[in-house]
Amino acid sequence: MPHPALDIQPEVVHALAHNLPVVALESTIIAHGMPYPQNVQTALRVEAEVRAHGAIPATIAILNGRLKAGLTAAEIAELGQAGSQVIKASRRDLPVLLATRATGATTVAGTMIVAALAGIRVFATGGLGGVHRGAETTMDISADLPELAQTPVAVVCAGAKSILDLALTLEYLETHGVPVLGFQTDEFPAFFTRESGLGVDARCDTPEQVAAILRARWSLGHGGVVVANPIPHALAMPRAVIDAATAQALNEAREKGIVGKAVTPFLLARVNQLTGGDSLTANIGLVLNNAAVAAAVAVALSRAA
Ligand code: PSU
Ligand code: MN
Repeated sequence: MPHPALDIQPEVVHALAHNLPVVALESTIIAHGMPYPQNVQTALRVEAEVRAHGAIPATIAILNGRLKAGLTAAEIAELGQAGSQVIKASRRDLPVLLATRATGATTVAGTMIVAALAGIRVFATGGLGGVHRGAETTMDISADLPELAQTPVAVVCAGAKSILDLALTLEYLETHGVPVLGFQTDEFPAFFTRESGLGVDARCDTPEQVAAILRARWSLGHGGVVVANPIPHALAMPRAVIDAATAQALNEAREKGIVGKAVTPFLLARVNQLTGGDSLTANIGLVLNNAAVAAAVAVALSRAA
């Protein structure tokens, strides 16, 4: 039985019914992760990139209490214009949004939940949430991580930003049984840079190798997989620039007493401001690259089924 609040776009329904490749896309990155109008332009380009690589895109959000798998261009534009006024919707926010018929932009966790309800197994985004620096006292761990432990969706991302503690993020994923695959890399990428000094559980050089591990994962039970796809060489940023901006953003967040779900959007926006247009260009490029890889993985997964 489909969930009574779930609306799947007709094109996505058709694709799923015929075992054609579908890629889920998140909407927090649109409303909270990038400035307007680049956010809307990027969201539409990402959908086109998924199509160019042979899959059907399904951008996910909650609109007036409905779980949407697939948005129209007008709906994407509305979310992008409203920006940070839209509620950021992770797992704990969904019941309130549904019951009050409210609108929310889904995080990685929120998007995974709706994707799984719709039957979509592959999801592309920019960066994953994770264990924040200082989590040993703040207990700030993104709900994206426990979601990966339980919900059967593969998340193609460029690793996680260094606003997080990447080593602890990988420890958490290990504890909760989430495989971390490196796509054409042996290293866990750090979003704006290709290197973090941390390894992955397995390197995959082709989408078929990723698909084989996904099938094996789901033959053993539920849960997600991280497919870490480094930023393209030409777009990677100097580490010193990112480290300085990150340190300043973290200090400001502490001084301003920012807590809870506001932490990540604040840090993302501050790092973007401090690094100027360069980081936005890099961000857009890596999301497009993730969309292409996710589409190829979805194609490989549908072929083998
Ligand atoms: N990291 C990024 N860009 C993003 C996010 C994280 O580089 O847009 C967003 C994603 O939607 C992710 C969310 O799921 O932030 C995590 O927020 P939190 O740390 O509050 O769980
Ligand atoms: Mn948090």
